[in-house]
Amino acid sequence: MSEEVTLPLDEVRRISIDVLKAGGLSGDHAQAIASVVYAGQRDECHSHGLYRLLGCVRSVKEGKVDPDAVPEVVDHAPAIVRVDARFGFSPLAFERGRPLLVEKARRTGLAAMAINNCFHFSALWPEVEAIAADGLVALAMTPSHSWVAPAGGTKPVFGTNPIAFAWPRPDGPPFVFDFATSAIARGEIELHRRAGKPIPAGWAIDGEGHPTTDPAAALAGAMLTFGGHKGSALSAMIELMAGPLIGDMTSAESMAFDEGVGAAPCHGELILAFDPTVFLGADAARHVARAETMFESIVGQGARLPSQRRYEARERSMANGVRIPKALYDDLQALLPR
Ligand code: NDP
Ligand code: PYC
Repeated sequence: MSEEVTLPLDEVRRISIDVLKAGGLSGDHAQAIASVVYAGQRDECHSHGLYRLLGCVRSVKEGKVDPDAVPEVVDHAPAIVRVDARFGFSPLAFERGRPLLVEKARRTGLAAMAINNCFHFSALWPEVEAIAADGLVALAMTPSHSWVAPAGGTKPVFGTNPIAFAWPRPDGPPFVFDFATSAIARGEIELHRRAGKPIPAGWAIDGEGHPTTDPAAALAGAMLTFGGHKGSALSAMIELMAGPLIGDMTSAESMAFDEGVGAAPCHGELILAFDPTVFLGADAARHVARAETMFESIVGQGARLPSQRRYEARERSMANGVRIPKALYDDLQALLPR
């Protein structure tokens, strides 16, 4: 088994901020990025925790990302907020736009936030979870780089295109799911490569279109969608809704924009927020209770809710800290000033 290092949670945040600032990011970006990286590591989402700092710093070094970009929030229409991230990373743009999104959803019942021109590396669940904390239902989606072949094809067209959903619950944290529309996040294949482990069959094909369990061949070939044609269609929808609909790049266009430097994908993100009290008025509590009945019928038969593992991991990490591979710890230390 590979060597591991245990870190208390406050150390996870400190390392993140120090690495990001040493990598040239402004204080505001370092704080916003550190918050999502911290949350990912705390909830044992290893593909989007501390590991992501390496890609953030590399993206700045490659000269694509503006490390000082100040997002511009625009009140675009009664139910639409636009945030121009100005070629900075997305977490600060989301933070700056969220209050207006929430205000609009409360006024209109349904509001959308389009983030444009952002470099995107993060998991989406911290965003939908934050919106649900305000009592709203949330849906978020974003393209990435074209790494994924459409069902029935062998050449990458789609990004790993995640979709995330949150439903607020009266007596605890929200119901949340958040997954790539590829069979798995690309970050997970990268972690397998770093650990020298094969990937499961069904995640990817090699450059010749043959199934592969070699992570390096998978990264050089094409990833596969989850659920065959169903994941493929959902992935196309995400390309359209968080691409042309909001005037931003598709995953293929993001890949071309990258010019082979290997920076984080650059594109848009679409976030929708629904206020149940506007939809339902005085009936809201009765309908929210019906949702609870559905959740109980899932867990009541021994199945688990998405996000259940994550909330359990959160409690574990808050009590014991987190464990990361020593090789990752060393890579992060190497990014800190001597
Ligand atoms: P998974 O395939 O592991 O799916 C994750 C989701 O499925 C979680 O909501 C998880 O809940 C839930 N889940 C997993 N197993 C079960 C189960 N047995 N029963 C019920 N629910 C289950 O993750 P992915 O690799 O697809 O994605 C990981 C992350 O990568 C996401 O957070 C996503 O946002 C991020 N990502 C970001 C991209 C970007 O461009 N920014 C691109 C692609 C991915 P739980 O967490 O509780 O296990
Ligand atoms: O893991 O697929 C991924 C990913 C792409 C962009 C950020 N994460």
